[in-house]
Amino acid sequence: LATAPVSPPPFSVDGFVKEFLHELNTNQGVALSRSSINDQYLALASTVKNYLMARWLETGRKTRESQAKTVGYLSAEYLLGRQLGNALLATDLGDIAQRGLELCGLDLATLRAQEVEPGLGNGGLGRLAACFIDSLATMNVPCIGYGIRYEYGIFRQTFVDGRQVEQPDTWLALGSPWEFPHPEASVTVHFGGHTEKYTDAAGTERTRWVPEWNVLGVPYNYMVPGYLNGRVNTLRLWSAQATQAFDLQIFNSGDYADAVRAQTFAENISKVLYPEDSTPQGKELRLQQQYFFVACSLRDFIDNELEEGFDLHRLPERIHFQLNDTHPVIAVPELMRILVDDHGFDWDEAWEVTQQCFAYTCHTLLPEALEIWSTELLGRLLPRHLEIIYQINDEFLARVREAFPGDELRARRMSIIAEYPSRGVRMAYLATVAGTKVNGVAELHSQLLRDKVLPDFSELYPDKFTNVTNGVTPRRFVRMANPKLSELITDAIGSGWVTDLERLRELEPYADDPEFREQFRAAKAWNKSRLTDLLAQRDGIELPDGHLLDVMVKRLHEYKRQSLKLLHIVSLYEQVHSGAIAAADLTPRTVVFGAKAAPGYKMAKDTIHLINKVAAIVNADPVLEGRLKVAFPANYNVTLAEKLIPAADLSEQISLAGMEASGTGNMKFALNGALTIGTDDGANVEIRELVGDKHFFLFGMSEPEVAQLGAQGYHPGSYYESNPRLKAALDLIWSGHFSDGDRYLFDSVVTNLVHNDRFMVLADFDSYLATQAKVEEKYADVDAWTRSAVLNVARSGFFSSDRSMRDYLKRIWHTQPVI
Ligand code: DL6
Repeated sequence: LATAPVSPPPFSVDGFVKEFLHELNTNQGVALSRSSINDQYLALASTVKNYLMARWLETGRKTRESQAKTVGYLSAEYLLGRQLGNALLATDLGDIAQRGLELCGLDLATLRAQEVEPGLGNGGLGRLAACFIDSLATMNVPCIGYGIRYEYGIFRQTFVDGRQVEQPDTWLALGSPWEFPHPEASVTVHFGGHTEKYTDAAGTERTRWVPEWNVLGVPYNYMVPGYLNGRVNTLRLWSAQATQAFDLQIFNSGDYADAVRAQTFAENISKVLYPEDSTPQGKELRLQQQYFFVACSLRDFIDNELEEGFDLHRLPERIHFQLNDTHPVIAVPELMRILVDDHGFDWDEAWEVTQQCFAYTCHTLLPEALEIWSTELLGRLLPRHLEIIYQINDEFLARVREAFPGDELRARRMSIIAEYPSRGVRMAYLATVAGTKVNGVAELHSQLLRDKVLPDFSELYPDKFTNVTNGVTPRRFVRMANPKLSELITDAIGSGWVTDLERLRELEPYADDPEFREQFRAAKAWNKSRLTDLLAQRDGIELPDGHLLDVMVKRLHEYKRQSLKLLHIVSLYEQVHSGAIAAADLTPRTVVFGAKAAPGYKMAKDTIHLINKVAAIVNADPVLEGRLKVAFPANYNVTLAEKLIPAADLSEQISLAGMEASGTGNMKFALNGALTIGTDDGANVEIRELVGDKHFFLFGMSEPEVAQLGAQGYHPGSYYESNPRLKAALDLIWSGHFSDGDRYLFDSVVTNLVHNDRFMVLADFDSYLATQAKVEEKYADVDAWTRSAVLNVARSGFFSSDRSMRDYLKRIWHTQPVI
C-alpha cells in the first residue's frame, strides 16, 4: 500500500513568492511592509492550501468514480497538532517556501511558530485518530473523519504557585486558515419530545419521533493530505448553531439577552471539548455532543449517497463506520431510526444493514471509563433511540437465552441495560452487539478485553474480537519532528522508510558502526539543544548540559503513576541529604514532566502541585546542582511533544500492568531513539518483544502478578513499614518539607498511597529503583547506550500507524486503496 512519491512540486520559488504576496495583498489586505506575523502566517497557509486544492478536488472525483467503500472514522476527538508543517511536508513545499520567504525577508520558522494548534482532543485517543487519518490519506484509502469543531479545545494549562489553573483555549482567535465552512450544507439535529404510533399509507403500524427542539450542524471541512501522493482526504467537523439564532421581536422589546438565548443554548453544544478522558460523568451536554456529531455525520453520508442514487440496502458496500471508543455509539440506534422510521425498512432488514456498517474500538480497561448513560437522561433527550435500544436488547437477550438456556444470571450480566446501581445503557455492550468487530489497541489489552472486560461477549461471539495494535505517524513524529535523525536514516537506507517504516530494520547493522553512532549522538545533542532553547524561551526553564534526559509526558492519572517517578526523585534527594549516597555519585539527570490533569480530578491536580513543589526544592538545592533537576513545562501539547520526544534519552512508561490500554507516546520515544523504562503493560509488551530485553528496562509486576496480589489482598502499609528507603521518602513529603512546613497540604496524596494505593505504586517501588540503577549503569557506557538506542529505532517500524491501518483494512474494514 505504500505509494511512490510523485514528482516534486511544480512550483518555482518565484511562483511561490508571487502567490504568497498575492494572498497577503488580497486575502489579508496588507502590503508586505505593513503586514504582521499573523498576516504572513495566514497568507502562507493560504498559499499551501491553494496548492493542495486541485488535489483535494481530484481526490473527491476519484473516490466518487471508483465507488469504493469509505472508512467513516467517528471520533469525538482529533488532537491534530499544527497543520502548516505537516502540509509543507506532505507537499514537499518546505524548501521552496523557505527560500521564497527569505526573498521576502521572512523566516519560515517564525511563521510556523505563529500557528496555534487545534487541541481538539484530551490525549492518546484523539492523537491516535489524527495519526490514523494521516495514514489513510498516505495509503490512498478513502476516508472521511467526522468529529466536533469545538470552539475551545483542551484547556491551556498554567501553573500558579505550582497548582494547575485552566485557561480557555482560544485556538480560533487569530483566524483559522485550514478550515472551509459550508453553512449551505448544514444539517438539522433534533432532541427531546416524545414518540407516537401511526399507520402509514400501506396500513403498516409505525413509530415516529416528535422532537421538541433542534439545532443546526454546520460542517467545516479540513484537508488531510497524504504524504507526497497527491491524495487529500477530508476531515469534517461539525459546529452547532441555532436554527433560529435571533428573535427580532424580543430584541425590539428591549430584552437583548433573551433575543439571542436560543443561539447561546445551541452553540453550547460545540463550545468546549469535554475536559475528561477517563471518568465520564453523566453530563447532559456530553450526550448532546455525542448525538449531535453522529447525527450530522450519518445524515451527511447518507444524503450524499442518496443524491448519487444509491440503494441504502447496500450501505455496507459503501461505508464502514469505526466507533472510536464509546463516544459515538449512539450512531447505532440513529442509523436504525433513519432506516426504519425515515426510509421504511422493516426492523430485521435495518438491523442487518446496521450491523454490517459499524465496528468498535475500545481504548480502556478502567471500568469507570466505560460509558453508561442513564435511561432517564437518554429517554428525555432521545426518546426514540431509547426505544430502539430496548428493542435491540430484547432481541439480543433472546439470543443469549437461546445460547445459554436457564442461565438467567448471564442474561442479566450481558444486558445492554444495566439495572444497578441505577438504570442505564451500557454503551460498550451496545457497540459490541452491533459491531462487526470489537478491537483492543494492543495485544495485552485485547486479551484482557476478551478475558476480563467482556468475557461473556467473547464467549458468545468468539470471532468478533480482534486486536489492532496502535501506531503513530512517522511523518509527523519522526520525519518532521526529528529532521537530523531523519537525514541520518535517509543517508543510510534511503527515504523509503517514511512510508514503509519496517524498512528501519535495515539500520540494524549501523548500530555496530562507530561513525554512525557518533552521528546518532550528534543528532540527539542537536535535539537537546533545540529543546533547551525552546524551554528557555517558552517557560524560562534552564536545561543543564550533558544530563540524562528522563521524560515522562502523558495525561496525569493515578494509573499512569507519575507518583512513582516522583517518589524516585524524592528518594534520590532524601538519600543524598541523609548521607546514604554522595551527590557526586548520582548520574546527572534532568527529569521532565508534561501532564494535564482533568479539571475535576483532585488527586491528579494535587500530584501536579506536589511535583512542582518538589521541583522547586530540588532545583534550588546547591548540593544537587548539576546532578538532579526537575522540569515541568506547563501546557504539554502536540507542539511541545514534537520537540521533547526527539531530545529524550529515557522514556518513562510506568503504569501498573494491566491498566494502560496501549500508550502511543511509548512508540514515539522508541522511534526517536530513547530507551524505555517500563512495565509489562499495553504496547510496552510489544515494544520490548521487538527491540529485545537487552535494550529495554523492564520492571515491576506483570499483569497476572498484579491480579494475584489484588486477589490475596494488597496492603500498601506493609511496604511502607518494611522498606526504609520508601518510608523515608514518604515521610519527607508528609513532614511538610516540600510544602513550607505544611503537613496537611499533601496529606491526601501520601495517605492515599500508604492506605489505599489502588495502582500499587508502593509494591513496584523497589523494582523501579533497582531498574533505574541499571539505567544509570548503562548510560555510563556511551557506546552501549547508543547501540541500544539505534536498535530501538531500527526495530520499532512495526509501530507505524500505516501498519495499524493495514491491520484495520484486513481484519475489520475490508476495503481497498484507490489509486
Ligand atoms: O488507544 C489510544 C489511547 C491508548 O494508547 C491509551 O492507552 C488509552 O489510555 C487511551 N484511552 C483514552 C480514553 N479512555 N477512555 N475511555 O484516551 O487511548
